Amino acid sequence: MLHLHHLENSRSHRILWLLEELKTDYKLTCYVRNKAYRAPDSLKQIHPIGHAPILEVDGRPLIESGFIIEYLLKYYDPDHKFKPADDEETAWEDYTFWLHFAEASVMPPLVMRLVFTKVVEQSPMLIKPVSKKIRDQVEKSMISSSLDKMLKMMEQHLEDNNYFAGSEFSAADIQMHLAVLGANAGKGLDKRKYANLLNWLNRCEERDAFKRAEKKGGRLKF
Ligand SMILES: N[C@@H](CCC(=O)N[C@@H](CS)C(=O)NCC(=O)O)C(=O)O
Repeated sequence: MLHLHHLENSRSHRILWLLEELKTDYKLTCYVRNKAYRAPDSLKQIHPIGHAPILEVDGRPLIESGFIIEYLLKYYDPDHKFKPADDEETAWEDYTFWLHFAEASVMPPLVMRLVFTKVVEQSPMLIKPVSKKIRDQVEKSMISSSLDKMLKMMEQHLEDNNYFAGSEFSAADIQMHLAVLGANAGKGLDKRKYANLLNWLNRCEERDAFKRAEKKGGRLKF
């Protein structure tokens, strides 16, 4: 029995989306973020880390979106519809690389940007100009510079490939989606510079399983 603990507007949307792609039975419990935009304490009763996603498999709580994706594909995707087989070397390498790249390289600067946005929002009026200045410095020196290089690399990859693992949609696209959505938040990515990425984002969001996941788990925004 699969039981997904889903936090609104979070990485657990990836698992909800994959479960919908797999068309498998599962139970869903949705959680609302608290005022500080954190997960509610009730998630800690499922797993002490208290972060989403948590997928309970026969009562055993699994965490870490990349691991949960790999777990689900191992047991619920025998025909390799969402992950290239080990002998499809190039596609397998691309799949594995982008699956890790999303969480290990792209998400950290995006989370840093989100944290600084919240710090500015929550600063008392008097110190807002100071917190804005710090945010702008961090944005310039640590966030945009590294994100721009990564976005360029993604854009180039999608120039030659429809999806991150090659010609076919895979769970690497599910893992990358939130990262690209995050990079496209706010002012949005430059349409001329990042046409491939933005077209790919649309193709992902047009999938029936993506739409069903949003219907069940709430609209995803960064
Ligand atoms: N690397 C983990 C990150 C998990 C994570 O940080 N989840 C966020 C939601 S996107 C969370 O639960 N945050 C709640 C909190 O910090 O209170 C994964 O990919 O599953």
